[in-house]
Amino acid sequence: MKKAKAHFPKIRPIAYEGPKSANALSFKHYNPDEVIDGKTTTAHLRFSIAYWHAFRGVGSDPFGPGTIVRPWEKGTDAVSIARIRMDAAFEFFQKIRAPFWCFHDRDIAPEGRTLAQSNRNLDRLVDHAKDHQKATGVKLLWGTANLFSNRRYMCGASTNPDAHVFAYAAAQVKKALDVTQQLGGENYVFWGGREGYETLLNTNLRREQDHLAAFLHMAVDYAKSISFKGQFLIEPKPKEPTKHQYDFDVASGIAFLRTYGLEKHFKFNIETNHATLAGHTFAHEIEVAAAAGMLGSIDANAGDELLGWDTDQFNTNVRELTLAMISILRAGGLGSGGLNFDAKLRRPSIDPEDLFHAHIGGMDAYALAFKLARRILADGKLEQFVANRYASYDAGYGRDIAQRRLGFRELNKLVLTKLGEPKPCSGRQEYLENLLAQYLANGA
Ligand code: XUL
Ligand code: CO
Repeated sequence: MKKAKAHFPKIRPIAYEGPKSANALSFKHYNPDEVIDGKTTTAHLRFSIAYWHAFRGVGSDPFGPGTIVRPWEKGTDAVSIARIRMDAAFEFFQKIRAPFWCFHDRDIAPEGRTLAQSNRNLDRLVDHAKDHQKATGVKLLWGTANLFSNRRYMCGASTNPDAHVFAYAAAQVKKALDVTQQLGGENYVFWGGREGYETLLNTNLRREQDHLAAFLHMAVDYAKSISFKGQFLIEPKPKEPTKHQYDFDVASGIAFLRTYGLEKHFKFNIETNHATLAGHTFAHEIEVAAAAGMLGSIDANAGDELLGWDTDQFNTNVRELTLAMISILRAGGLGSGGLNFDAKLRRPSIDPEDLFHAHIGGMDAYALAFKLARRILADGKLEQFVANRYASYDAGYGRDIAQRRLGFRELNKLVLTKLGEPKPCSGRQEYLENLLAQYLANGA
């Protein structure tokens, strides 16, 4: 591929300089090439850059248009601009040392007047992405389709009351699956977008859920027919843009998938800010998915403690991330998933350099959390405490309960004749919080 002009000329590839470095444009904890358990840190953490925020985000909000004006966004032909934007994006992926990227179809190529035109635009940018992937080694973590921005989707895509819109969405996802496969995408994400409702006065909830399930079954069938090997992921979110989204959280997602016989084909892409919008902690959502063997990938971000909407901020809360990492590592990792920065700059952060500061902070926080979680698990104190707490189920009548070999009659007899009153035992929460604080303070 021809060497393109540099879009971040003043910024050199970000290097690991250690926790004491005064260079803001260096990693303090993320040491990409460090080998841990036979794998580089890059291979463990599988960081990914979200195209829509990093390269399509302009800082607009309900009170005003964008504030972020990128120097490469010049010209009149939308496809040519999209190509240059992609050049800038791949330069960024390399300089920030991210091994993966993610996109929605409409992030990378402009929507045309017809679906056929949109597909042609997409093909041109997919060819360009293929060249960039080959030249840089950056890979596609997942692809997806934007089924929420265009006005045709204002009442949903697969849950739209109009079958015409369902059909259009199906055609769009077919193409998004084709291009995700062409780019070697390791997963494909379904975020419900506008799959939900604003008012039951105009909504048949049962029919909408049936249609959503029909759509996902069609996606599974189509993926099989083209031998797409990527993992399908559902990304739950309780609200926004609609008041009530069908994939509310991981637990309701699991129930939905099992109700419609889809559970074998899907795992979960868990987003931190979506977890908190649902009234859960990030780690809770990870644990629920892991318990069902359905932990897939992470959309790494954070909300704001004082705001009740999806602020998609970069997460530098090492405590929260360490707890999440403990759950991820306990579950055996993310497999084909990764840590995708579904996070955006604040509206006044208008310089290209801010993109670097934001991602450096997010990557460093995760890298530190990864190391801390490994230490905590290796030390075993926490694991041992929890194991001891449930030890009464490991033998005797406790084991018989867990293995469902006893019923109410037998247990009734046991309590009346032998066991009597249980002896309460402290949960030791404060002790455990202090232990965690000590690990955090001592560093990795
Ligand atoms: C929206 C969101 C999406 C998905 C992909 O809140 O998280 O960007 O990650 O459609
Ligand atoms: Co997301």
